[in-house]
Amino acid sequence: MNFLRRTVLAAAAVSALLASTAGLAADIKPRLIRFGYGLNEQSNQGRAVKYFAEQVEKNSQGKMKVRAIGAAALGSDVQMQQALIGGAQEMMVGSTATLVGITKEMALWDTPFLFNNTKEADAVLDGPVGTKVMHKLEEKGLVGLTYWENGFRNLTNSKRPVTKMEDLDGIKLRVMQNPVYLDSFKLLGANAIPLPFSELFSALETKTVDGQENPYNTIVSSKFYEVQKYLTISNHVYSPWIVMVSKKWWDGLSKDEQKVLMDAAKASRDFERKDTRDEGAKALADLKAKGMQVNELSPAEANRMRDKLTNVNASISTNVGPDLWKETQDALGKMRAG
Ligand code: TK8
Repeated sequence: MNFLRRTVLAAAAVSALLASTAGLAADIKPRLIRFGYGLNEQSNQGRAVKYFAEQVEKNSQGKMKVRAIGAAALGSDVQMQQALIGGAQEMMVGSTATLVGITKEMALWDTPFLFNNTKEADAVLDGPVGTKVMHKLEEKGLVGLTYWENGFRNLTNSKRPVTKMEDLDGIKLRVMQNPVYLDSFKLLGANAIPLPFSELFSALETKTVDGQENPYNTIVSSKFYEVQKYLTISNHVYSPWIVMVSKKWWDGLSKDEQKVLMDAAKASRDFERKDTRDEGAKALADLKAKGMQVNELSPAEANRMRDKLTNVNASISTNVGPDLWKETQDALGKMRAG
């Protein structure tokens, strides 16, 4: 082999080597991610944040670390949203319902009885409609990664069993800080009072409020059964959680770092929904065993409440825009037709 040929071969070998290591060595720097959430560590939310943290560490070879901070120690949903927008906190998960003051399209998920089951919820949230709503956050300084399941909400209170609409008269009912929830429960006759979740347990304990509504999982993990006697199975709305990143911080990440977070978010979504549904399936029996008195609404009463609640649909459609409203109804219609 002559000199020239040897040199050319060596150069080719070196450049092939460089190309392959460039492909392997991802652009990932040491990062600390403060990830805040409202429920406690033992909740479905706490377990899913922990799972997300493990995925991020694994996919970044330990370079990216997630510090999970639960029980609203970094603030309520609304306070954390502001911290993300300002860049003072990197990540959070919370209810979409507390976001409508920032992104009005989120009100779509406040629609009473929008989804008949979790299959419909998954399809719409993960499909074009859910993606479109999530992308709206970006103009406000937030990046949505995925929706988790909070779940179908049910009513509890310490006053009396709610078997018909009139039983809600005068009940002081805590609602999320959200206009649709406020209007919905006023329509049903309750004295609806908006409060952040972080203040809910003590408000129930001191009887500042008589009742609240949340999925079974939360009634179990937040120990609401200690201060609430009656549970009414109403399934009045499906409530999503949304995992979000500060856009200020996100924009400073490399593509590889963003991919680590996206992949972990996707994996955490599947983990969280399964975990939540497994726990939810056992939760009602748990709550009965803890002494809660549970009642189902008769079909006639459920329909009366349903009819009353559909009065809020027109204002939701106006707020989110008639096109998005129609796209959602069409997607559901198609699914229901088979
Ligand atoms: C937790 C809340 C909670 C929600 C509520 O931060 O406020 O009732 O259901 O899950 O987002």
